[in-house]
Formats: sequence, C-alpha cells, structure tokens
Amino acid sequence: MDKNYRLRVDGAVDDPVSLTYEDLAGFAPSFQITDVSQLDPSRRGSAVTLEGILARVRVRPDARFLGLHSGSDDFHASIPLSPVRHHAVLIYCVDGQPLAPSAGGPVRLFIPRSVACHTGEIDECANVKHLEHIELTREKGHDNRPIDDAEHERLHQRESR
Ligand SMILES: Nc1nc2c(c(=O)[nH]1)N[C@H]1C(S)=C(S)[C@@H](COP(=O)(O)O)O[C@H]1N2
Ligand SMILES: [Mo]
Repeated sequence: MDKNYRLRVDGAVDDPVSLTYEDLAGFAPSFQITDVSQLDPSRRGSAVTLEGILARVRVRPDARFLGLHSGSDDFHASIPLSPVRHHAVLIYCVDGQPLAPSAGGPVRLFIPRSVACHTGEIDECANVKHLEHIELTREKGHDNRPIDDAEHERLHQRESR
C-alpha cells in the first residue's frame, strides 16, 4: 500500500483527523470488527466501525450527512448519517494485510444490506471504495452515484477495466 495513504475525516466535527493504516489498526477493540463475514457472509476482512471514527473526530450534533469521497476515480456519495451511523464499517485489512485496491482498498465503506433497504438514498452504490476523505455535513453534499441502470452498467464496465 501507498505509505503516504491517509484517510481524512473532517467537516462538522470538533477534531478533524488524517488516519494512517496503523491508526486504523490501533482503534480500541470495541471499535474493531475482526471478521466482517459476521455482518455479511460474502464479505471478507477486518474493519473499524463508523462509530469509532465518529467518536475519534467528535462529530457535532448538527452533522446530518456522511460524505464519502474517492479522489482516485472521482466517485462520491453523500448519504443520511442517522440510518448508518451505528452499522456502517470501514474495511481496511484482509488476512493481516492492507486492503488491496482491487478489493476497494486502501479503505472502503461497507453498509450491511439490511440497513440499506430502509431508505431510498442508501444503496449498495454508497459502499465507496478507495476512500480518501470523509466529510460530515449539515446539508447533502457532492454525490455522483449512478442514477439509472444504464449509467450503472457503464460504471461497472469502467470499474472492471
Ligand atoms: N471509488 C468507487 N467506489 C465505488 C464504485 C466506484 O465506481 N468507485 N462503485 C460503487 C457501486 S456502483 C457499487 S454497486 C459498489 C459495488 O461494491 P462491491 O464490488 O463490493 O459489491 O461499489 C461502489 N463503490
Ligand atoms: Mo452500484
């Protein structure tokens, strides 16, 4: 993995941070999911909970949206925070190694499926990969998730190149 990788978390928070792989691995056990197959049998790896991240940055009470940004392929989502805040996780490691880019690394969001079906604004597409920046906002932020099947198909063609 790129040694310079940092996950920046800022916006409506009291303590913005830039987290390295070691920082993520160093979160307290209560904020770690050692095996994400517990959340979804088809998923692999270890994760830090979004709750852990939000506690670290001291998210402000007026934060309503979770902005998820990948600069490397210009993919962005902004989703309501409350449905995911106790459920979403950030997968950063598989078999004790940093998550490979082919698996969405260095860090990717994962929202368990059962959470996603409770709101139209949250779908599988919000599982942003190659996450570089998380921004908590009061209003909905930049979001370029595909809006229809044709656009979705084009995106997946691009992803699998
Ligand atoms: N950075 C980035 N993240 C992304 C995408 C993308 O193109 N770039 N595609 C999204 C879409 S449309 C979907 S459906 C999911 C697929 O995630 P999966 O391959 O883990 O199922 O990733 C999402 N995360
Ligand atoms: Mo998607």
